Amino acid sequence: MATVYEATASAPVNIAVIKYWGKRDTKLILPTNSSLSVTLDQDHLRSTTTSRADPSFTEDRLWLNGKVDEITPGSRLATCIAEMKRLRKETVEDKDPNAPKLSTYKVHIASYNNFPTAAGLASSASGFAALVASLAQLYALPASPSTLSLIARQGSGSACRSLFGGFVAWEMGALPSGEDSLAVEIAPREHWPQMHALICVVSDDKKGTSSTSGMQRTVDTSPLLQHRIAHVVPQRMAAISDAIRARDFDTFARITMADSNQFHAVALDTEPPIFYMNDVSRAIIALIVEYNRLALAQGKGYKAAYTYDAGPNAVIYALEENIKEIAQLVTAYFPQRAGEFKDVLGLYGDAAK
Ligand code: 2P0
Repeated sequence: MATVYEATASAPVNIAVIKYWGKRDTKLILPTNSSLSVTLDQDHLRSTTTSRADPSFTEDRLWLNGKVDEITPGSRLATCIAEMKRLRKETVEDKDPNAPKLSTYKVHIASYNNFPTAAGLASSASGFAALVASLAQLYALPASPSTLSLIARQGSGSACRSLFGGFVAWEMGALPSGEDSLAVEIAPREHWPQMHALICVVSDDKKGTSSTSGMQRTVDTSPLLQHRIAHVVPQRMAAISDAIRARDFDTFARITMADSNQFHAVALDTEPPIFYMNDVSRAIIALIVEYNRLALAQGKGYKAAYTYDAGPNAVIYALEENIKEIAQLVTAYFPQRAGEFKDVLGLYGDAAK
């Protein structure tokens, strides 16, 4: 019987605390600034991908949640598959003449997200990370997660950070080739298990401006982005990395909220302006600011940190001891959405209970 070449791997969603917004190279997906995220390393928020290589296959094919997804020549998907085949050839087949020539076989890939799109979470990060992880396993590549992140990055920028759990930086790099634009682990999840994340689904409408086109418009038109790139992000990357290593929630929260604010400020500074937050998003900010103000007045330091991506949904980072109180508070003010506030770094489910 012929050998079956098949592998399955999964990758989680991540939420940035220092935001990636802007590319200096749109083809290689090289960013204008470094970024840092927390991986929501939970069974409930993952993409799982199975890939199979077979000499009888006549073309590379992909199924997304059971539906055929075209692999357009020259697309990001085609690039990732081609790069993985190249890595197989160079690191395995060229070194071992007995290794099966899997890089010459076509692949069939099936990918599933176990979270609904309505959760308001981008699936491109976990999706491309799982694709790359699955092909790496199929091809038995001797590659580190950082090396694989170079390829996931070319699928979707934020995907490179989903190859690690815990606290992850995407270093922007300096080389035009992109060889040094990769993800590195700042600390594993176990370093700070008290860190939780509460997702507040404010709206499950599809966003008006895609990240890819929105960030390019910002690069082309926003003077504030230039200030952010040169004078803000480098300092914040260093300071928040130190805060994570020291488990200093107060500093972590301060920087996380400031960076979310500045990301939305550069969106507003874009021509024409981009609005991702809505009235409910802003009301949640006001609630968290007031909650923190009371905590600070009692000498306790910050207890919660909001962050918003390219949409209206809030993610609130908080330590485990405060997460229930925060979930109850948000639920009390926004009862119509109560079922959709999930503690996604702790127990997935109704966090207010
Ligand atoms: C981030 N976002 O750091 C930022 C914050 C959205 C706001 O990464 O064009 O979908 O595929 O590289 O990765 C969204 O950008 O864009 C994003 P592409 P991507 O998580």
